[in-house]
Amino acid sequence: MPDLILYQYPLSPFSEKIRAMLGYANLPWCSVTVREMPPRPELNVLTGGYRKIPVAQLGADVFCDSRAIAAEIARLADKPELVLEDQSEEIQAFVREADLEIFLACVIAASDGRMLWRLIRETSLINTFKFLKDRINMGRKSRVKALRGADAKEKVMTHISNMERLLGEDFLFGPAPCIADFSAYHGLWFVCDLAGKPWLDGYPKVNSWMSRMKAFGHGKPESLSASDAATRAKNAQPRVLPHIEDKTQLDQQVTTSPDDYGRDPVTGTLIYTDRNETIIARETQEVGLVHVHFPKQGFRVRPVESL
Ligand SMILES: N[C@@H](CCC(=O)N[C@@H](CS)C(=O)NCC(=O)O)C(=O)O
Repeated sequence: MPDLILYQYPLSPFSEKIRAMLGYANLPWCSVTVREMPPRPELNVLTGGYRKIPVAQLGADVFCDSRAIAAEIARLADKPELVLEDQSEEIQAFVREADLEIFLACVIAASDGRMLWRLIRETSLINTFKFLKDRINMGRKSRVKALRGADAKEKVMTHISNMERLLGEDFLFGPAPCIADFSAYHGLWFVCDLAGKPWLDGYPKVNSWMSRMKAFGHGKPESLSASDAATRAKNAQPRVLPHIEDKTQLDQQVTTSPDDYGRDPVTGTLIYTDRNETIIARETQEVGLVHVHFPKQGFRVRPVESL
């Protein structure tokens, strides 16, 4: 079975971002399907409480946030165009907006009764109630100000028309895809595929681009149980850390959390930090020692002592 494990659920746009990247990179992967909302104890033993999806695992190394997962896919498949921090400032700014403000606008503008029915059909009525309660709570604790329905739709439509202008070639920033294409794709996948909105009508270039993105497929997924995935972590050693000159910050207890929404903190020992990445070590009986990787962008790291 493949080494790369993705914790994901079918209706999750950020999971779709990574599934599409895995298709583009033509990588085999194992899928652990998780619930649409916490509690997710099978994942918490690995991450220490990071609440967002997707998460990836390679042996005893765990990757939180689609940016850290994309960097891993880039490494495994030799696709440097998927490493956010190595792209131009223009591409990085595009990704930042697409993954946060545009994504939230897509979800707010396109969620309607039809989406709820879909959730009820695919899960259950009680699950749908719990889901709504969870997302309302998450919204209350968020640091990002959410737009209201009409403003959110206007933001999405402006974004689509900007993309139409940007698409001089097959992909947003040239003849081949880069991380920006995947960030722009998952929000529109939610709007068009999940919510069935006809909002790309009249935008032929975005329509054809969307078809090209979907044509990447999802790579080669095989299903894996959460307990088998935990056993893999337990039987593995985290990989060797990159060399670091300045070790002054290391070996202290820190917490890290996203700086936007879903800000549940993860606590552990800081064992690596550079311009792009933070790695925290955690040890539990269930999975042994794991190294949890977070991107620098979009996260705060604080010493436990300062809290
Ligand atoms: N910055 C994160 C965003 C991930 C995100 O917002 N994922 C959504 C699902 S698409 C989520 O976790 N929602 C709450 C949940 O599923 O519990 C990333 O790039 O991975």
